[in-house]
Amino acid sequence: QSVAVLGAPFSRGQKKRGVEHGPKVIRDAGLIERLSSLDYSVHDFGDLSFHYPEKDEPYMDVNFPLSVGGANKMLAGAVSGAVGAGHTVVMLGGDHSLALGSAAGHARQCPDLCLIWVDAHPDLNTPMSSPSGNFHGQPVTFMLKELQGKVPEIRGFSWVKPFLSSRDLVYIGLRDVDPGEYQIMKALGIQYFSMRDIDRLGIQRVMEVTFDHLLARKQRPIHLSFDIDSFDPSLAPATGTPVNGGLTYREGIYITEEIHNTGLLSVMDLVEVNPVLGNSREATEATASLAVDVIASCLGQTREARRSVAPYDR
Ligand code: DIR
Ligand code: MN
Ligand code: MN
Ligand code: MN
Repeated sequence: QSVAVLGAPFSRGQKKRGVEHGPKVIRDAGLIERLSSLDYSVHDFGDLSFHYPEKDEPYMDVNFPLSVGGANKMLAGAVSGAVGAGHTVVMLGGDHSLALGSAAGHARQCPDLCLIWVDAHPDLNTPMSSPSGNFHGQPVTFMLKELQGKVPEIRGFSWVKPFLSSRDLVYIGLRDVDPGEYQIMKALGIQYFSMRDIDRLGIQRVMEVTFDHLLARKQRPIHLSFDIDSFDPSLAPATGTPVNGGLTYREGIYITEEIHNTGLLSVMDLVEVNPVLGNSREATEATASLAVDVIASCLGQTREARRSVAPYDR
């Protein structure tokens, strides 16, 4: 069992500086040691180094189109290579625009993947509907086959080919959905669980229906894209767009435990940890430490018992 850790220090998918330091603070919170203690051979691929064009004017509601397109292209190649080499991949962002490259690279190796998107936001705006011009609110739009032809061609994005059907996507944790996003969710019949749905059904039922929806017909690789802002801001304050009323610690960890238990997790993204936005060092460290808990839980850390390296046979 081998895990590849890949840092993507990128922040041009939104306007707040600092999220590019996400990979460093998540590593500093002890990620590699925790994964090693779970008995994986951990391959830390370090951080990608992105280069930016001098001039990168907005295109419609997409800021920094060449930077975003180029960084995601590079990330797609790295993720594809790591999956092809047999690793389970942990991608550390960076902002959520990076999910486009991560999932696209994953799909090159695993064309039948399904996508679980844990987030306060569906990140399903188009370059026409975006209220902010931030690409981190748009990556899912560029993945969906059903939206091919509905998104304009953008400089820097010629490498992007939609690879996902809307029935192969489930959202969990939504509570801040823009009108254009909601219109697409409804038009395509995307399966989603808002925080209200979690209140009504409970997280156990939500995960049951999620796996029924994605895995009942056949077992397939899972791509998990986990935005730390899915958690309540009291738990994850150091993030760019916090929204009240988010996941509890126990709901978040139940989601990741259940995903681990499928045995199908192939690539995960952990994004939007921004150490500059914590109001104190403690707030930042708590957010980074939560990110480590989420990743470790996805990879088999349980609340039932800690694993020991060689139980009883010493
Ligand atoms: C908003 C915020 N829907 C936008 N999106 C965020 O800018 O499109 N996604 N924060 O994580
Ligand atoms: Mn997001
Ligand atoms: Mn979000
Ligand atoms: Mn296991």
